Order: sequence, then C-alpha cells, then structure tokens
Amino acid sequence: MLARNGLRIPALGNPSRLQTLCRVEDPQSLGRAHTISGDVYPSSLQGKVARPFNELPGNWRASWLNLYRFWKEDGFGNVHNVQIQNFQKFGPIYREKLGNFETVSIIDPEDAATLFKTEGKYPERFTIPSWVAYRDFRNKPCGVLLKNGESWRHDRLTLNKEALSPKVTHNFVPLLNEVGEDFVKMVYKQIERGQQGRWTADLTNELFRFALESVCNVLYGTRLGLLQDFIDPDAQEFIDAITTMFHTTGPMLYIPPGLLRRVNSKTWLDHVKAWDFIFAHADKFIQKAYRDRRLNQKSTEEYVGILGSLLLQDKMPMEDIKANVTEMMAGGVDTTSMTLMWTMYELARAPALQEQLRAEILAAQAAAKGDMETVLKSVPLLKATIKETLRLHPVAVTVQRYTTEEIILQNYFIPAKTLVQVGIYAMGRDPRFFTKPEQFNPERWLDTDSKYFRGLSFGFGPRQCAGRRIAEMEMHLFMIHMLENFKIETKRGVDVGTTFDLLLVPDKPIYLTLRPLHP
Ligand code: HCD
Repeated sequence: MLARNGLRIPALGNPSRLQTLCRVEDPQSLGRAHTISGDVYPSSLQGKVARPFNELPGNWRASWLNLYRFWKEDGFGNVHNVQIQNFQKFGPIYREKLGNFETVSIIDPEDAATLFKTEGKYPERFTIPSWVAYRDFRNKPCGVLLKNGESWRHDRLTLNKEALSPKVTHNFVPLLNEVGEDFVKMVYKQIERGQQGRWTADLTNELFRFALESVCNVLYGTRLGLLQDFIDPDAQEFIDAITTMFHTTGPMLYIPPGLLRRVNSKTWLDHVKAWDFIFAHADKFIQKAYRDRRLNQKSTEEYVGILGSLLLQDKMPMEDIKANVTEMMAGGVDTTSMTLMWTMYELARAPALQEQLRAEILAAQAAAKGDMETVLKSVPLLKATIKETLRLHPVAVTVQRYTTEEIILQNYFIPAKTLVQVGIYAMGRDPRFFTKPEQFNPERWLDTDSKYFRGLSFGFGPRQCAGRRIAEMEMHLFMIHMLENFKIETKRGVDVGTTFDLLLVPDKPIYLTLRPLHP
C-alpha cells in the first residue's frame, strides 16, 4: 500500500492550484517510469535494437528498504560518493529507487547530450518536494524554479531578457565591481587590525555577505553595507535562514510532501520558519525598491537593477515578479560564495597558477585602461579557473531532466517521463572524461581536450541557471581584485573533502591566509 502510494506524487492541500502554478507535468510521472513497458517505441526508435528498461542494473525493486539502508549508512551527507560507487558497481547507467524518488543515473557526456537534445520546449527537472510543499502550505506563488509548462516559459523568457541577455548583463559590471573592491578594502582593514601583515581566517561568513551584497546590488540597485563594520542583524538572519532552508531540505528529499508535516516535524517546522524569513526579508527589499523607483521615475537612462527593469517592462504580474526575484536573491548567496571559497582553496595550493593569473589580469588591465567590461573579455585563464573549480566542486551534484520521449541510453530503452540525472560530480572526477581528473588544471578548458557536454555546472539549455551570468561576473570580478591585491595561502597538507547539504559544500572549515602583494 505504502509502496503503491509512494509511486505517486502525493496529493497536497490544494492540488488544483499547485497543478497550474507549479507543475503542469503529469502528477504520476514519477510512477510512469515504472509502469510503461519498454515495447511501444516512438517511430524514431522503431526497429532499433536495445535492451528493455526493466533490465537496467541497480537497486530499484525494494525502494523503502533502500531508503532505510541509505539512511543507516549516512548516504544523505554522502550522495556524491555513493553515486561514484554506484557507477563503479553498475557501470555508466543505473536505475535506483529511494523511497519516493525513482531515477536513472548517467555519467557519460554522450548520454547527457542525448538527454538534453530531446528536452523539448518545456524542460523539466526534479522538483524539490519540500520547496513546493512550503509554497502550497503558505499559499505563495512559484517562480521559474518550481514552475513548468507555458507558465514557466513565459516567466523564463521575461527573466532571460533581464538576467541573461548580453544586452543587459554589461550593466552588472559596475554594480558587481564596486562590491569586489569593497571586499578588498575590508580585507586590508582586517590585516591592519591583526598587525601581522596578513589575515588568516575561515572566510565563509564574509563570502556569504559579499555574495548577498552582490546579488542585491544587481537585483535592486541598492547597497546593504554588509562589508562594513556594522552588519544589519536582519541580513545576517537572512543568510542563516538560507543555510537552514538548504540544510533541512536534504532529509525531506525522498519523502512525499504530504507526509512531511507529520513525520520529522522538527525538520519541517525549521524549514517553514526559514522560508518564512526568506520571503519576508525579500519582500521588504522589493517593497522598498518599488517605492524608491516611483520617486525616481525621471532618471530612466540610469540602470535600475533587475527588479526595476521588470517593473518598468510591465510584462509580469507583481506577484510573479516577487516570486522570481526572491528565488534569485536566495539562490545567489551560498552558491557563489562556496565556489569562491573552493577557488581560493585550489589557488592557495597552486602558487604558480596564481602568478600566471596575475600576469593575465595585469596585461588585461593595462590594455583595457581599467575598463572592467573590456578586462572581462581578455581573461580566458581566469574564466577557465572558475570552470575548473566547478568541475571538481560543482554546487549541484546532478542535473536532471524528465525524458520527453523514449530514448536510448547505453543501449537501454528509457521511456518518456523518466527522471534521468546526469551525475556531474562523478563525471568531473572520471578519467574517461577528463585526463588526470585529480589535477586542478584550468588549461584543460583552453586546450584541445573534448569539452562536449562536459561543462554542465550551470545546467543546460533554456532551463539552465537563471543567475548564471550574475554568478560568473561576480566571481570573475571578485577573483580579479583578490589576485591583484593578495597572495592566497593555506596550511599545507590539509585536504578538504565534500559534504552534501543539498548543495555540495566543504566538509570542514577552510582557513586561508591573505597577504598583501605590495606591503
Ligand atoms: C539537489 O537530488 C540534489 O541553483 C537533488 C537534485 C537537485 C535538484 C535541483 C537542484 C538541487 C539538486 C541543488 C540546488 C539547485 C537545485 C535547482 C536550483 C538550485 C541547483 C542538485 C539552486 C541552488 C537555486 C536555489 C534557489 C532557491 C534557494 C530559491
């Protein structure tokens, strides 16, 4: 009974509303994968010989027992390594069922290509159950993150014009650049205070504040002053709420949302409290920026930030603007800050590479006479460095899609509406796809090695990360300023591993030493 019910995405409080707002897909799509037999093929696959879906290797028959085992072996914090083990055990494709969560996992870039090339006009990824459950519970609208179908597409196209199109993204450069410069000033202050000519610290909190300050400047065109001495307690609480929200999502990943409120109630209550704060705090910003904009209607030539542009455009109802801006604000903190932490960690272990990057940046600065937009166009090694960080330390362990039609992966028929996940963490560390994967070598992205469906850290296609350009520019500008000013060092011999906390994060604090280059 439980297992049968488990196949369905369980009914929530108000399914009809949810259906239109959040998911237009077949609510039984998770179960479909299980029930469709592999013998009715679409015409494109007619006559092809491949093995049936039910012969896929993997543990997919005893789902609840699997979940129990997974939990006992602390699989939750270790999802990424369990995936690597599974690929070693079962080969490049396996099928798995953990409680309510049924998937096919792949690792080969060729298979990723097959999956993404058939993703269609309305690509769908796995929807995090507790995120939808919260919005349903509080009657909040979804943004592009959780929407599907035509409603997703409409929002997404509008958002693309404001956040991804090269016609607007150059506006982000001065906004992000000033935050990068302020971070450097803050570091100098700390160095002075310490009176040792350097600063050694776990920079997690500083990076969180830097990331929030950055994303807010781009979204609202407002500075919060989070790199100053006095830190607004509300902003700090917002940062903590995001961490709590991610942290409490993990344990509820494989449990049906309907059960969440009853089972594991502490996790659910903490989750709701965290989202409540995130929404309330974002709302304050949106309201304030909305009021300010109405006061400053005259100065329209000036770039007013993503929110301001969305309001000016008048293409999206206020409620949807709020939902989307809140998602971008919350999605822009832990993601870029952790990636920057990993980048500095890797660079601290590669002093020669640091020197190479400094030389590239210096030459670019000289040629561009300080125009940052031009500088950003001539730092290929720096851009490759961020890509390389994301290969070894991706933020998201997988990228997933529901198949839109029957496809063949590794010579198995995969029915339509199957959830397929590309294990990008595992792919990034596999010698079949990256030569000497253990080495941090940004040049691999610039030389003749194949890049075919290997750089998937922001996802792919029309459903890829909406904050991608903000994140990339923010990280590039940050690294430019840091490398121009400081030598980045770390204690030798301290190897930092990875934990899954919905996002992949360092498993222990990373201590970095920053030393002025020109004392
Ligand atoms: C988490 O098995 C692990 O940009 C799951 C599969 C999965 C699905 C969607 C991914 C999620 C993972 C990690 C966090 C991601 C999310 C999609 C968007 C989200 C990658 C890999 C993120 C961090 C934006 C979050 C925005 C939110 C805070 C409003």
